[in-house]
Amino acid sequence: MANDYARPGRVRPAPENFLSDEDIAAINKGGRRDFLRSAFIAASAALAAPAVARAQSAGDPAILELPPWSTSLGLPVAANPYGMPSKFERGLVRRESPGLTRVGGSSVAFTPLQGLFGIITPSGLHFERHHQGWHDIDPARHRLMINGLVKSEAVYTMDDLMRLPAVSRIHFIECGANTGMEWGNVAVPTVQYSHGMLSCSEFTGVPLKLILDMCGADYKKGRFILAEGADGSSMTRTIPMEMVESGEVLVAYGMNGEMLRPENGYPLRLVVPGVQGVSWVKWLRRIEVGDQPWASKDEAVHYIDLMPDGQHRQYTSTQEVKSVITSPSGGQILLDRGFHNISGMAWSGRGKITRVDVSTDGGINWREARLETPVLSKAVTRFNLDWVWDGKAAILQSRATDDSGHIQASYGQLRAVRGTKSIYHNNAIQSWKVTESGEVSNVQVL
Ligand SMILES: Nc1nc2c(c(=O)[nH]1)N[C@H]1C(S)=C(S)[C@@H](COP(=O)(O)O)O[C@H]1N2
Ligand SMILES: [Mo]
Repeated sequence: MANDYARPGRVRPAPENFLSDEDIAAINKGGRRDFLRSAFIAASAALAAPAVARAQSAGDPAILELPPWSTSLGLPVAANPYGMPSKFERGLVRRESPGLTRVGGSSVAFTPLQGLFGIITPSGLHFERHHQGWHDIDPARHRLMINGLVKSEAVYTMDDLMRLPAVSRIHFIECGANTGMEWGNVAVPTVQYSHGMLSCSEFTGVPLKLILDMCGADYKKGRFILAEGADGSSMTRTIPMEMVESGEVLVAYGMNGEMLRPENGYPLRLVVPGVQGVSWVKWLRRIEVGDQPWASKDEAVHYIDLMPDGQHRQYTSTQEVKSVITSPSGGQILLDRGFHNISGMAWSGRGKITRVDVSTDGGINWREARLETPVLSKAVTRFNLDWVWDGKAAILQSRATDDSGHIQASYGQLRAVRGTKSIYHNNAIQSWKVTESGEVSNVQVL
């Protein structure tokens, strides 16, 4: 395999990464077919550009001639007081799915997983899901109230909370509706839209247990907490007290080394590792301790799983083991045969990823991928696999296993139990089809 590295195959990124917003709007209007056709046109146009040209072995002007940045003065420090990505990376942004429309303040923007490395999602690319829009809240005016089955009810300022002993931990957050479109066999074009309601960050905050201890919570009777946000969505979620007692649930103000971004709950949000995103209440303003689940609208009407027999499953909050190949992935085009690094992400709400297997023939043969360190509990794990593409049609799949022994299921297996009418908790094996011309698209393999 080492010889193959000398001449790795080129991959055209999905159109989002290099087309203008206007182009993408036009493509989205035209639907999936045009989306792919335009991707091809753009790909062939972009091929001529020096940025993607393969380095020539001799006489390459890019190495022989001194570019302006080698012969002129650079910009001074703090030209960007808050650093921003290179202008050449401007296509890599959060995007709304072509297939989803905004309903009032209810909206979602997806993380561009196809362009990320490692396990941390840059804060500016963290996905956004708001039930009633977002606010940039003045931290001086924000309060957290603790009430219910506690000896002494309390109201904390941000200042109060930020003086308490803090911890920092890396965890993924995934919306329960991530990959929801695929239940009905709607193959959305790119991994940004199929899996992009997933992000992974380092969160800093105070274990909720510590705050409840200070308030004298009645842990005998008070087996549940209710978390409430300060926005207009009346977002309330029940969380079992065991999770709080484990010390994992955080009242967090930090994300990736700085304060939370407004879109992600500034100045305070709940972090509930392993649990679906909706329980990670943003703009957190109240925690109530109670003796039974509240069955709020967000757990009685929404976020329930419709089963084939017409019944609903309630409180299915754990995000089960899941993985996806992010490169090559839908919308990308393999421009060369030969070596390609297959790379992707795996995660489980039950603990650590222990293994990821990758198939290039639609699940007939599997090879074990390399897991990159660190492998953390309830965090994204990066995996890689060497692959030599022979130019024939292929179907790429990844299948993750976690340390509770759970393994990702195929669509056939998952649908046999869950049917096709669900929205939430789709952790099926994702398939990317590669045609002989190198075009990569989203297909479902049962
Ligand atoms: N207060 C409040 N908290 C909220 C929401 C909301 O609309 N309001 N959305 C929830 C949902 S459905 C998800 S998936 C996550 C999304 O978090 P993010 O926007 O930081 O990615 O926040 C959750 N917390
Ligand atoms: Mo969500």
